[in-house]
Amino acid sequence: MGKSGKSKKKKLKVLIAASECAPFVKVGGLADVVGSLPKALEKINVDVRVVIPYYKEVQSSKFKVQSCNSKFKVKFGRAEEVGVYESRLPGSEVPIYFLENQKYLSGGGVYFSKDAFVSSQEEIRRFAFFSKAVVEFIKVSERKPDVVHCNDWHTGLVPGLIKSSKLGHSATVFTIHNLANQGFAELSILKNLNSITPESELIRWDAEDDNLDLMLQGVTAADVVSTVSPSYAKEILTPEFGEGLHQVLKAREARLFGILNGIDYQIWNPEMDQKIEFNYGLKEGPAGKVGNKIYLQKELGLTVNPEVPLIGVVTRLAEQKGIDILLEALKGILAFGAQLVILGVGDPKIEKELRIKNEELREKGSFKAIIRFDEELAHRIYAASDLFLMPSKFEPCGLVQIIAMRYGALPIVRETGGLKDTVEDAKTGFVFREYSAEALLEVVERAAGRFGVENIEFRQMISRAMQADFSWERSAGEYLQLYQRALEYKNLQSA
Ligand code: NHF
Repeated sequence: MGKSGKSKKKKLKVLIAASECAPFVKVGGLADVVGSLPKALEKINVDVRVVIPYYKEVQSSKFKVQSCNSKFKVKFGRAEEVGVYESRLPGSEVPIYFLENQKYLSGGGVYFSKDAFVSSQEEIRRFAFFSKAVVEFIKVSERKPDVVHCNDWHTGLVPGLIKSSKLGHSATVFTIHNLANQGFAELSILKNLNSITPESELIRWDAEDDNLDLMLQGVTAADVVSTVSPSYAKEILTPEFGEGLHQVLKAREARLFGILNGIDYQIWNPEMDQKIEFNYGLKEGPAGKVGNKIYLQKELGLTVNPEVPLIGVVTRLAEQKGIDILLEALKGILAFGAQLVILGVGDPKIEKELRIKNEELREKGSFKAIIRFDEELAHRIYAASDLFLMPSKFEPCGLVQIIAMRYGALPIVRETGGLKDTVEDAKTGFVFREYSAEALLEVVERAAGRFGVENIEFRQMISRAMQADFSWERSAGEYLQLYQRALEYKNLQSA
């Protein structure tokens, strides 16, 4: 880490390690969190920095990424050289470091696996290497973080590696963004980690079933563990949501916390958003959205009619997101006279089914699936939609329902995880409980029945949703407390 200001002595020094960070590289919601939480922490006087791999995808010139003229070695089987690059999170002074190594970090895409929940060994090697590189990076840095904040299985080895190295200085926090993807490494990886030492009892224990679960490593080795909503923090203690780790998590319950994600209201602001056709705010309410709706209906070849409810879906196409019940309910939803737009990429099976639906329903002018990653179109969908559907089977936090609220598109969500913690039924959106196409149809019927730009109740709901505060400022203070807790626990242990 480079030298920084003079009067920063008392600031808590935090290093956030993750696999993604928006806007440099984004695959999912994790990138949004890692790209925006540090900015809110900076505002409350935390000296925070971020470290991610230097993927080929990072647009170096756009983001003015510069070499730090610093290199170090990582022993991963053979010794590998890692280069350090640096930029700032846009709109802030937060430094972000990129670790470069052609063999493990900087070739190919971000993730290698098609299935979002099963990672290939190549991908696992990449992030095991990254985890080691993060620890070596700290060792060679002048500035030692008080707290290292790790995120998901990609950085799951960091807490254990910190403990077994001489880095007694740093406490560790491990945040679970999605327990469904744990990163199971073949045991052959151990020879690259050089970590089977008396200190790594946890590794021996985990390896007994012939693999190393990198999520489990993070959960067990970190000083404190968190996840991205209070409800999900409770749910993962049960067999239904615990993905095989509920007992381990239960054992760590006293150190497990749920902190709700926020969104960056500088980016997600319909009054200023350059990516939408017609800007609007609370004052205009639903009337301000009509122009955007007509624009999107034309753009996507839907029947142009502001009088019908337009339902948006912006999602990763994965089983978790409830696409199966959505497809089952699709004809019924359209039969209510609604229009439905889905934007997303993911599971090739779901992509294929959506393409078939596009063909089948082409004539109707009420359905369109757009199968690609398109951030700009996503903004236009939030601005145009009256309702926003998120029927997830489980949802650690979910960000799009929060964005939808800000854009006055009332979310229709299942009562689970962060969806339950952010949407209030009949106040800021519509909530349903049972995971079934029938229950989904029922709630969509209820929501579509309320729709009407002139409908006073609908307008009130939109006004409440647009004013709901899920800013990072709210949650950053809780993270600061979490970091302080991690330090206390660490000091207790080393006392
Ligand atoms: O919001 C960022 C995101 C969550 O629910 C989301 C998920 C992945 O599944 O924390 O991570």
